Amino acid sequence: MKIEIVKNNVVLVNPSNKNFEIHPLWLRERAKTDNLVDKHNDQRLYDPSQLDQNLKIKKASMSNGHLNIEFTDGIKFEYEVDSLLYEIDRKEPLDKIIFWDSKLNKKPTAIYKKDIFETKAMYDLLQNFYKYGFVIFKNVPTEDNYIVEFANSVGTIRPTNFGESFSVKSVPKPNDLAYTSIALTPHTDNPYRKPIPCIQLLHCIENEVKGGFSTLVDGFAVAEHLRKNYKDIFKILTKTKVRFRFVDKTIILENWGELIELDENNKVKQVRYSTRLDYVPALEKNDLKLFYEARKLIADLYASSKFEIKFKLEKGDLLMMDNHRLLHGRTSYDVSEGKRYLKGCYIDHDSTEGKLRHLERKFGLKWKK
Ligand SMILES: O=C(O)CCC(=O)C(=O)O
Ligand SMILES: [Fe+2]
Repeated sequence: MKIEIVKNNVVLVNPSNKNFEIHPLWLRERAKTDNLVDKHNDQRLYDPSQLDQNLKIKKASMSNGHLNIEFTDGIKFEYEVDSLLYEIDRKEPLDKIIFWDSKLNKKPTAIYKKDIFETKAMYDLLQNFYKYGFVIFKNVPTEDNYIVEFANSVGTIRPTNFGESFSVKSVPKPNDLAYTSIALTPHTDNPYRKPIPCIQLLHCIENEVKGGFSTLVDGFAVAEHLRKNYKDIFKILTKTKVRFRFVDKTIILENWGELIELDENNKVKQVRYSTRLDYVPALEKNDLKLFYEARKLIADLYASSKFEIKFKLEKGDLLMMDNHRLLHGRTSYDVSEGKRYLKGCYIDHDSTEGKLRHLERKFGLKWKK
């Protein structure tokens, strides 16, 4: 893709598509002189919808990768051609995702260091997080509820009715099965919330027991497997909204959603799964017959040795996972063998995406102002 000037018009030359003239208003509302945007925050000081609809380009020239424009309203601005092209082509700041199954031979892992959050290593880690849907930090300090500081250095913590962070250990009278020692089958967290937490952090403070292994599954890989091999089942899982519900003494939380949710391009956007708290809608019996068959198949795939990885979190490990893509679980453990104690919390995708764009900008990788 490139930009050319043809008879005083700015034209986008796109080898894979038709060339087209860029509308002068599109360029004009991206002009950033001191009187047009606030230099402290990059925000417009005027309403672009009020610009002259018949605004034209008076003069245009190119030099050294810059596009110089003078508009008919008198505004002149020098654009960096690369940033215009990036803006036109702009997508998510993420590399392509990699679907994985139990053959994944190397879990994306990093050694935590105190000032990691503003480094190029953090940029690479976040890219890995988006590629694989998870990353494990080793040697994260285990004192003073450090997970909160960690979460707030990657993004902004999202408190819930479990608090800012929550303690995953076996307790008497738990309000959630996570706070017991029984096995948890692969699940996404909190599909009953609105909105559903995007990213879960789990920090291992103690893990002295023989059991208590962690499991992870790439829900997107399972969904693609179903799309390819079981068309009807894939369809019903993407069309049927299930109710998820959490109940305790102080609150009843509910939300509805598909086990596999697609976006407008039929790409998998989010998976939801939690056998502890899903309530299937009362559909016509034959529809439910197919839905129950589909749910059984997806459950079997989520728990299968083809898709599930299993590993032990060690003291200081912090697992960061995409709760819209991955399922997690744990094997049961025996409380009499010692302590098992994890701290958990949530952050949202805008945190990590925003951080990724910021680090891209900081290291001159893609994003330019
Ligand atoms: O105990 C574990 O390893 C995980 C518990 C869990 O699923 C959670 O806290 O969301
Ligand atoms: Fe969980």
